[in-house]
Amino acid sequence: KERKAINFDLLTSKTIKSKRIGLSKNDIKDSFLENLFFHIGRVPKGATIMDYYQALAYTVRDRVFKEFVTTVKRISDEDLRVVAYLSAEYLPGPHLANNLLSLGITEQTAAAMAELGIDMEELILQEEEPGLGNGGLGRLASCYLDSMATIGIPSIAYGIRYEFGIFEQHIKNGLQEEYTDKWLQYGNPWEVVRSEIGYNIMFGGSTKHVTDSNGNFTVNWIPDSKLRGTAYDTPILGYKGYGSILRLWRAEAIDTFDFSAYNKGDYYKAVQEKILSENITKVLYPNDEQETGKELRLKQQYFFVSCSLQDLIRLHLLQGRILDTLHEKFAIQLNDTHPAIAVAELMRLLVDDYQIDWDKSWNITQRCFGYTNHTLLPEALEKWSIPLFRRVLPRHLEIIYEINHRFVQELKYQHGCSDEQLSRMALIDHSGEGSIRMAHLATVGSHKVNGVSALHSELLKKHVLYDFAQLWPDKFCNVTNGISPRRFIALSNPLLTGLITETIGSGWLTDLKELSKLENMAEDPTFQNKWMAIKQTNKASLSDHIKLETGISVDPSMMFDVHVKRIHEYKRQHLNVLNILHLYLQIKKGNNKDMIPMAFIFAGKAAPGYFMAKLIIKLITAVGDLINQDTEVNDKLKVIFLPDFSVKKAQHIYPAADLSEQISMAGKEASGTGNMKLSLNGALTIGTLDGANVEMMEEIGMDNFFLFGLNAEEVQHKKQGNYKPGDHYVHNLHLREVMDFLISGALSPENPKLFQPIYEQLLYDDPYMIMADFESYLISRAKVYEEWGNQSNWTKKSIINVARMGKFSSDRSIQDYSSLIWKIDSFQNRP
Ligand code: B1N
Repeated sequence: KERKAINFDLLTSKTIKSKRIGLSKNDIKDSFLENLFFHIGRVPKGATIMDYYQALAYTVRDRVFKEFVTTVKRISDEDLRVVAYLSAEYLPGPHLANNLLSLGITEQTAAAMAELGIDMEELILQEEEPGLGNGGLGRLASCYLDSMATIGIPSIAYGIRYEFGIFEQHIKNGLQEEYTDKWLQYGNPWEVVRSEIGYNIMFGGSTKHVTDSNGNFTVNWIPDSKLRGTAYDTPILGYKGYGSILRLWRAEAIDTFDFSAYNKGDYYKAVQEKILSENITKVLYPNDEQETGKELRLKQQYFFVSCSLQDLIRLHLLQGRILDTLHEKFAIQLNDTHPAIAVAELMRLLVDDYQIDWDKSWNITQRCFGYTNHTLLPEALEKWSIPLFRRVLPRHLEIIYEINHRFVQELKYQHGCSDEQLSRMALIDHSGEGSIRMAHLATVGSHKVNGVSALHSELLKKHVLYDFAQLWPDKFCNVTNGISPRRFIALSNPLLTGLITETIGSGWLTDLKELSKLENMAEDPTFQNKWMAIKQTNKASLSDHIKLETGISVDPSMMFDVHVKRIHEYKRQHLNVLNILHLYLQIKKGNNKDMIPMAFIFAGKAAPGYFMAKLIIKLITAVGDLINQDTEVNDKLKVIFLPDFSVKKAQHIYPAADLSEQISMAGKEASGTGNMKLSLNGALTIGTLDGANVEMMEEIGMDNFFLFGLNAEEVQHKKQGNYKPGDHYVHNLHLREVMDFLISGALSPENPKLFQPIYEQLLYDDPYMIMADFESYLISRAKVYEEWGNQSNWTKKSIINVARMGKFSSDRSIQDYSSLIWKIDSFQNRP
């Protein structure tokens, strides 16, 4: 039936000045009060601060939706090609302040609130952020969504609506304890549930291959359970730009599913099934770069991928198109292998459900997908055991076997590959009970594969996907990661943002290369003074926060040396600790004449089952306990572990850093993005030639970067040789002193052997070459102290760091994806 035409413009036009979307102080105030009365059902007198926050969130959401629907209308009218970003993780951070910034209404909103006697900053602090990711990979997905919406790349981002996101980290007796995250406990004003947008998802059972009387061959999958995925939408607004959407799927039981037929009226069992269905989206796996091979994780991956692909097909057909052209309409990006099952699922949908022949389906599939690899760590490369896979996804196993069979035939007969090559490249690893190599499935099923920094992309081609890169050199490319300057300066560091804008105008926020104009100012004493004053204010503010959170006082005039990221051995937080112990021992020996007062600030979560990472947290806090209370050293040294690192906390920390620790073993950190966030806020970096550090140093210049350590090649070489970490212990007095101190019991009188596992690993195995890099680290640190001694010079370097960070905007990354992989024009580049 023809729908009555709705005059869309009437609802969104600027000339109508609808109060509901008006941007003036008075419109915002009126909307806020309306929302408080009619949406929350409160009068100001009875309202709590949370009620106020929610009323403001709804007020802002209306305005965000206006931009979003405007963008959707344009995509639909112009029938534009769209990016579908598939990621198991997102870390958007708090929405309120970001949306105010994007709408350009921060000031008038604060004024409107002030007129009502409400402090807007206090409301902003009420928001619980969605912790739907572990770390860099999830935050990258959110930066990319911000950039796509800012530049105007039509996009939809798909993921999982975990009821419990990343755990809350508490520190008790210096140890990490995990508590469930409760981000939904007061509701979520930013999302809308689309109950009508839902898909059935099947698991388990068996398949039946049938040939009908016409000789047509079909496969029926007879599952043993089904559930439904329902869409929850959060509109995402780009900076003064366009809208996008984060569509997260929640698992629900299907009421119409006839349990009683199976269970003969066993009501409790039926309820049990319901609970089991809903378990799928209950909780985020808290393992960053560590594979667990758990059935529920595979189910999560398949669940969200199938919902997302079914949704794309629906949207495609809705536009009156046929499936043969799916790849013309959508560029589907796989954020690591977590959604790689999409390759098999799209084949299933096309071949089984829509009866498109295999070759045509495969062509569509390959042209739809791009795959981004984020890690070379062997323990993070996803593999699924075949028995498990068969149990959960029997039809997909058949499809993967078929893809593998055809691929192997092609390798053998078209490319003349040897048996060794075949077994290296196959999708199936036949060792043990057999497993599926998801990175291979993603590579074979995509038309482009990219790494996330220049070095990482090279290593990917040289090692993990070597044979594939030989076979298809054009398939491989690099897109260096980037960060959102809106989130990580404009929101995080308003003072620096103000100074930069008053100096070079505001264009830099959407064209980060414009920061280079600051370079002229690097030696200007007045500008340097303003720059230093801002850093000082930010440090004082972090210092207050540290006092509040940990009870420890930190003098803001100390150098703030910041090491914040997931705790992982390859990131080498313990190398940092060894140096701190070295400084401590020097002070104790009286060698502290010219020592620069330093505050070492750590934050980051450890995977709950990762023994060494948790022990490293304990080590940091034990060193802190020793040092912070010792009046002989604590005016020179402080060691802080800030609990429960999150986007919100990070925004507080980055602006206050003087020195950024990026000290992973070369070849291990695919890119890193914290390195970029700290540098963009004026910290100088001490780091290895790893991940994006390499490109940062190229941009910033050797003179403004503290480089140390083995490079990736030297690491490889040493590993292949006869690396003896003990030699460094023997030959380096400082190293010997700190190592001995580690097990002296001074750090853990109640349990002198506590840190023995770290000690022994370093001395006898040292997989992350801490012993090998220690001396070089100390030498580089000596340069840091020297440079710090001349504050004007340091400030100059800090300004230069910021001025040369233009490349690392996520807007640039998205432009690279658009031109190299997606072949999509932004709105900005369209007439
Ligand atoms: O992805 C980030 C990079 O900047 C980091 O260098 C990289 O370590 C990170 C399994 C991962 N790689 N792999 C993961 C996360 C969760 C999980 O369950 C692996 N995270 C990264 C963005 O490119």
